[in-house]
Amino acid sequence: MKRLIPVLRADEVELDLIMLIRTILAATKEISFRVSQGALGGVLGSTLDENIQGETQKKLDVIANQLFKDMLLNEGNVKSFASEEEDTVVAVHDNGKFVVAFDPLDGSSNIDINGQIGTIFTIFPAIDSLAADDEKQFLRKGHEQVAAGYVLYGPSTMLVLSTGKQTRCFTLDRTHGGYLLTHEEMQVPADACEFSINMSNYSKWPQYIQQYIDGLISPKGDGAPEYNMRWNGAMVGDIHRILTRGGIFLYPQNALKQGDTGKLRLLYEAMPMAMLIEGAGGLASSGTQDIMQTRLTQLHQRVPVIMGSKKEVEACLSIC
Ligand code: P6P
Repeated sequence: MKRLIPVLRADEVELDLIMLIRTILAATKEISFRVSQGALGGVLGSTLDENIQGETQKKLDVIANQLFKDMLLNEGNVKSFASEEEDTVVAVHDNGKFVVAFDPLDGSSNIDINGQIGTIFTIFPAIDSLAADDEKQFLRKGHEQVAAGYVLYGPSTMLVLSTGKQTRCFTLDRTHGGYLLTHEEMQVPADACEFSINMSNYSKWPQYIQQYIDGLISPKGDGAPEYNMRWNGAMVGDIHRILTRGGIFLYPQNALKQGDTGKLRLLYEAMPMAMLIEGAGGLASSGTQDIMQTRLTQLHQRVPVIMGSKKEVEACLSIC
């Protein structure tokens, strides 16, 4: 029987932050249930709407986003929140201590094929001198995050969380509805022979990425290990595999399009994942800068992503 410990202990993390994280987790438990219902819950398929990203919203996208909004609007410690599904920042309490950014359902194109999907969230200290609805509350560097996590809705529902020290993993026990600690300290193996990239974009990658991937898939002689490829279509699933057994995840920019900075969102995906990966001994880069040292300049800013096993990320960056 896994130890039933509070997801966070008061001697480790300030109580207000613990309470906020618990509120976020309450939303994820409801999302986990709705996801598990699938067609029985009438939550499959798409709506007729598009989000700020120009992506068609799935019914579950809307449900998950509304669940988060309802929960956070009643959370006393929140000054404002930003959702990947919403155009602007939502003000909550002027004297709230934290601001929250979240992608309520990442990888939602996997919903209708019963694939892995997840929720990603990050928390920053609020800036008292700024208004609650001021976007500058979120124009921060990755290292300013006080907590980051994701919940992976897979065969089991798993929470991976960091509050600045180690990266821990919890599994949702549906019998009593709590997250139980199942991995005290996740460690990304320093090197691993598995890479994660959408190969269909090969012709659009920067040359150094093409060169790096060519090197991985070229036939190996003298007993050198062959590489394997996995692409989940949902960052949460790919990053969870890398945290579990190592590897490298890449989503490069489209080098054929002037000014393109890739598909993934810096605030809602790259920053929280960078905190979790680096908390587990891995590396997370945009190709030109550590993601934890990168400052957000626009709420829905996109960024190229290279993250995972330290040696693999360093090998890739050594070519660029
Ligand atoms: P593609 C999901 O839409 C997402 O933002 C990430 O979770 C995922 O890694 C990526 O996009 C998948 O992108 O171009 O392969 O569909």
